[in-house]
Amino acid sequence: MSRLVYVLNGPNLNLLGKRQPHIYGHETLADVEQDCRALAGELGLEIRFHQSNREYELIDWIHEAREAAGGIAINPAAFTHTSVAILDALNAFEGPVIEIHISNVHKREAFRHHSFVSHRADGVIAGFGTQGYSLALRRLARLLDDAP
Ligand code: CA2
Repeated sequence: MSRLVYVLNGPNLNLLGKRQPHIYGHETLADVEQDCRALAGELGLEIRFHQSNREYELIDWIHEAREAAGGIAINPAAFTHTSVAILDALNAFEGPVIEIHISNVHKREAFRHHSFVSHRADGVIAGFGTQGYSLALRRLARLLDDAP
């Protein structure tokens, strides 16, 4: 199984660390990417780290991952709650998928309680702040280690 992992980030996550730190913390997405790259090195993973505000770009990266990657960690952001298209793309991916939310979506508005992506995700991390990305990579590394 490939040890390449796609780390995908949905709309507005480019603003991480720049607005609403009481909800999303002070780390920027560049900080998160740096942390992911450092940890990936320790875990023997290669990562492709992307963010987009456009649904189709996330879908195209999921399709790309089908060809090359062993796993996907995805924070679909608001598309979590709206996108059957992202769910369909993930359903066409064979490896493990971990869904990440920086905030605890279940403590927030009711519309954030439902996730289309959770219908496919092998694990969901919510409310651990940006540390959730490291937890997702550790879980993917374990699942890829154990894969036949
Ligand atoms: O908690 C999460 O990670 C979310 O996926 C973040 C999404 C939200 O729609 C989900 O319900 C939960 C929002 C991402 C927007 O990120 C921002 C970061 C800083 C400032 C403004 C937006």
